[in-house]
Amino acid sequence: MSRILNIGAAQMGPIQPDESRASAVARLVAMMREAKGRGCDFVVFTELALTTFFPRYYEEDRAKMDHWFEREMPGPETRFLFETADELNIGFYLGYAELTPEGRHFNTAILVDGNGKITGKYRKIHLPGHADHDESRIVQHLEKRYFEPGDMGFPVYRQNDAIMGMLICNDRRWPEAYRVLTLQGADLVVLGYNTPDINTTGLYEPSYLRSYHNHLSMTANAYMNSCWVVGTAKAGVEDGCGLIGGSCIIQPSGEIVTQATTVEDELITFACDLDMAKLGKETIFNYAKHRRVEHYGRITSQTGVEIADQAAE
Ligand code: CDV
Repeated sequence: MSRILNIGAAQMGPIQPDESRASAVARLVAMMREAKGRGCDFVVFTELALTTFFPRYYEEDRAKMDHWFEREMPGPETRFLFETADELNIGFYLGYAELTPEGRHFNTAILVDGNGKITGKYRKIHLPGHADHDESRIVQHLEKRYFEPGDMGFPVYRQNDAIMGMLICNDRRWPEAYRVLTLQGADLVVLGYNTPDINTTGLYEPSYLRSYHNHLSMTANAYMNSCWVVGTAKAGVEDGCGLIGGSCIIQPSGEIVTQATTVEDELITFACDLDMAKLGKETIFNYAKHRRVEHYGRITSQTGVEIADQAAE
């Protein structure tokens, strides 16, 4: 027996600052229809899939940035996406900027089922960048200014026969994010990302490393946590700023099984056998059998560990 889930990763080309929500949603819907035509049951869209990557813009008055955020989901401009999911019986992951009724701001992703109903939510925990204008930077990266860190932990959801966890962009570089999801049994981790093709701090980093580390962090964590990983990019040049592509689907062996070849709207698909996660989960990465937390030492600060034996003295 195998559990096959046909998944699409719907990479998005650039969204320019003046592109409307309606236009972005129409692009997502077009890729959703293509996904259905290619036999997909589930499609993974990117981080902040409805707007340009606005954390690159500094605004003194934060309230003036609220127009980039969604106050309701679905709302008048996004409802079409949910209706199409229902019509086609296809689930999806969608990243967007969330403004809650209490006035809180999050970088959020939702899980939607084939009836167009929201079944899960995740709020990005690892927010990169800075909170104040930084003159030394080539491009600002103000996620810490415009978003609060997520307050939901790393939940998993049962959907499409998978135990699914969501991450958002920078989270994919943090091993503990995958570990917390897979400790709860996740066999599929889905995520979207907006990754500049240069190091925007101005420090030198060869641009090929941006793409290498993108794949390294996802392939290594797929293997070390024995799960499928689907990573979907926003790609291309947005308002003069380049974003890497490289959207891909990775099997639990850590191998990329399909990968985008453009920096435009591009759908890649794969028939993922979720049961492939069993090999690692039941053998080398059987956490219950082999993970030895009691020997890891006690963490005493962000930077140091105290070995348990010494602590006991
Ligand atoms: N949107 C992101 O979280 N981007 C980061 C950049 C800043 C490195 C990333 O990890 O791709």
